[in-house]
Amino acid sequence: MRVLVAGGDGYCGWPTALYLSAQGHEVSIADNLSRRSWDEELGTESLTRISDLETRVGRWEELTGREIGVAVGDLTDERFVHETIAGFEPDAFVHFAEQRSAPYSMIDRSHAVFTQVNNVVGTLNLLYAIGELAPNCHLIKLGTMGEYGTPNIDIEEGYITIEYKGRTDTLPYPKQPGSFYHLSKVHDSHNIMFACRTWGLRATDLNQGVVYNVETDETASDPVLTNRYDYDGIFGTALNRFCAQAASGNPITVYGEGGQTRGFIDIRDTVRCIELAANNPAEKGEFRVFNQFTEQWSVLGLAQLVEKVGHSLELEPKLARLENPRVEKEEHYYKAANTRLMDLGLKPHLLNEETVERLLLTAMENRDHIHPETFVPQVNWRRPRYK
Ligand code: NAD
Ligand code: USQ
Repeated sequence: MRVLVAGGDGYCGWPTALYLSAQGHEVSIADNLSRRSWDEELGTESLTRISDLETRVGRWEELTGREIGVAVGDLTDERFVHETIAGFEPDAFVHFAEQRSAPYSMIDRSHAVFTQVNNVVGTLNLLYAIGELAPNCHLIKLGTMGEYGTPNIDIEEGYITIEYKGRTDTLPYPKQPGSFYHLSKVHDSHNIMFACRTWGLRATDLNQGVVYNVETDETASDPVLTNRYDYDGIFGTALNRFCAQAASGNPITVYGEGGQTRGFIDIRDTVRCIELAANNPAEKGEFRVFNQFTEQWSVLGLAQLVEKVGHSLELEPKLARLENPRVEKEEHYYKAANTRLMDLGLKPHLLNEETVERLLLTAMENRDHIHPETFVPQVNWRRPRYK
C-alpha cells in the first residue's frame, strides 16, 4: 500500500511510519516540524535525544534499504496539501498532524484559536484534496477518547442507538469534550462524517486513548531512530510523565482526587492499530469509528503503580495531590467499548510492572536532560486569558 503519514515526525507518527515501512508498505511522511518549534516556544524538550527528521529517515534507509519519502509542509497550506496528495497518490492517508495538547489549547485565546485553525482547517483541506484527487484513498484520522467526555452511561464506538417517543435511530454518540483541543477533534469528526456522506469518501476515526511507553521494535533498533518522550506539564501525558517525575526525584503530580479514569494504549499497539485499519479499509461513503485503547486506568491507579515499581528500583517516589488545574470530574462512571480493533486482530500489550520499569529506566538514563520547572502545571482551565 502507498501510505502517507502526516505528523510522521511526532510521538505516534514516527514509530507508525517505521512500522508500516517495515511491513513492506511504501511510506511517505508529511510534517511541518511545528512540534519541535512548540518545544522552543515553551522551553520544553523530549527526555530522549531525538534526531532531526532527515537524519532519522536516512538512518532507516541505511539500516533496512527501505526509503521513506519526506515532504516538509503545513496541512493548513492548501497548495502543499494539494501537491502532496497529487504527487504521492496514497491508498491510505494516516492523519496525526495536529496540535494535540489539551493544556496548550487552554493557555490563552491565541493558543485556542491556533489549535482549532491548525486542526480543523488542516483536516478540511485534506478532505477537499482527497475528494478531488484521490476519492478512493482511505482517510485514517486520529481522534480522541476525550471527544466523549465522561458520561454516566457506557461509551460506544462512535454511535449510539436511541429510542425516543416511539421512534429509533442510530446517531453520533453525544460529545462532551474537556478542552478547546478536544473540541477541535469533535469538529473534525463532524466534517469528516459529512464528507463521507456527501462525497462518498471512506474514513476511519480512531478515537485514541492516552498513549504511553516510548519505543517500538523499530525505534529501539538504533539510537538515531529513538522516539520522543514528553514529560512536561503541557505535552507530557499521565504515565510517561509520572515515570519521569519518579525517576528524577520529583513528586508524582496527581490532579485532584485522581479518580479521573481514561482509556490507555501502549505505543506498540498504536502502530498496530493503524495497520489494522489500513488493511481493512472503510467502505466508500462509510464514516467508521473505532475506540483505540486497550484498558482503563484511573490517574491515581497509575501513580500508585509507578510508586510501587519506583520503590523496587530504590527511587523513593512520592505522590503529590495538586489542586486540579483542569475542569473535569474527579470521580465518575467510565465504561467504554473497545472491541472493534480486537475483532480485526489486535493483541494488546497490557500495562504491567515490566513496562513501567523500562520507562523508569529510560527516564533515569536521561534524567540529566530533565527541566524540573516544566513539571509544574502552568495552565489554569478556570482563567480565560485574552491574549
Ligand atoms: P505530536 O505532537 O508528537 O505529533 C504531531 C505531529 O504533527 C508533529 O510532528 C507536528 O510537527 C505535526 N503537525 C502538527 N500540525 C501540523 C500541520 N498543520 N501540518 C503538518 N504537520 C503538523 O503528537 P502525537 O502524540 O504523536 O499525536 C498524534 C495524533 O494522535 C494527534 O492528532 C493526537 O491528537 C492524537 N492522539 C495522541 C494521543 C497521545 O497520547 N499522544 C492520544 C490520543 C490521540
Ligand atoms: N493528569 C494528572 N496529573 C498530571 C497530568 C495529567 O492527574 O500530571 C490527569 C489529567 O487531569 C487528566 C488525565 O490525567 O484527567 C489525562 O491527562 P493527560 O495529560 O495524560 O492526557 P490528555 O490531556 O487527556 O491528553 C492526551 C493527549 C491527547 C489525547 C488524549 C486522549 O495529549 O492528544 O487526545 O490524551 S484522552 O485522554 O482519551 O482524551
